[in-house]
Amino acid sequence: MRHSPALVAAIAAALASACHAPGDASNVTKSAPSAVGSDSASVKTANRGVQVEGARGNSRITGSVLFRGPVPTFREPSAPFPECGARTPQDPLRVSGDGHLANAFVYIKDGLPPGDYALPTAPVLLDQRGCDYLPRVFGIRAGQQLVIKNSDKLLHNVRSHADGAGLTQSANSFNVAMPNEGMTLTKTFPEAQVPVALNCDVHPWMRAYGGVVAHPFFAVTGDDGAFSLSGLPAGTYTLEAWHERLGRTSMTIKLGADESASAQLEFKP
Ligand SMILES: [Cu+2]
Repeated sequence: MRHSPALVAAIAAALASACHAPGDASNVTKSAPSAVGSDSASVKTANRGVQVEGARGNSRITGSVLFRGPVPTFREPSAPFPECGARTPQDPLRVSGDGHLANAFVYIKDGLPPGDYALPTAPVLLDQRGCDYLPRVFGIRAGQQLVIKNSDKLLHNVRSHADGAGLTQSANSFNVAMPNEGMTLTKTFPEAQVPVALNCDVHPWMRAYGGVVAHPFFAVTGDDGAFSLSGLPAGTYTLEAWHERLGRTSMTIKLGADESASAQLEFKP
């Protein structure tokens, strides 16, 4: 028996409708990945705002910085300034009899996993006294406050630049006049940079150097050339020493967990 054209049309319509149902379902299925996609996007957005805490551990690097060789002649770039009193030119290359180097900035240059370390609340202090910067070399965290004081009864200006890091201008650059005794100025260096140099244009010998780093693993050597970096996680690190007259020297150190390693960083003449 033949179906009437009307019945065929009705069956065709019913089939078409039945076929649409899976079609709708597949649209829903298709929309599901796009919904997951937006969730992923929002997770990514959230992650961008989350700070990952910097890694710490119980490992340590102790050691010393050495310079063995003839000490190059030092000539301070100075003219007599009576207002500065009877100051003695200081050679920034201070080496003990057995080769230990003072005022070297030692830090972990590379090898730490990405992460943010909380900033110290206390500022670093830099004094201008007797027409010299005290201290001449210091370490500071990127973003940490630097309080610069003028303890002299005369004008100094503080110019910050990055000549020693191969740059003259950076986000860390500034130039401020400090005309009065006792006045202070608070600055931050937003970018990690070793070193940021500071100088006074009035008194051409006045120089200071800040090692600006993004983590707490740094030190400045004293007269014994010694340094100690503690609280490190296990890892393989590039340890660098920088000195204003000698440049840079570095080495690689592999540190296990809860391990103490010793290191000697040596500048060649
Ligand atoms: Cu000055």
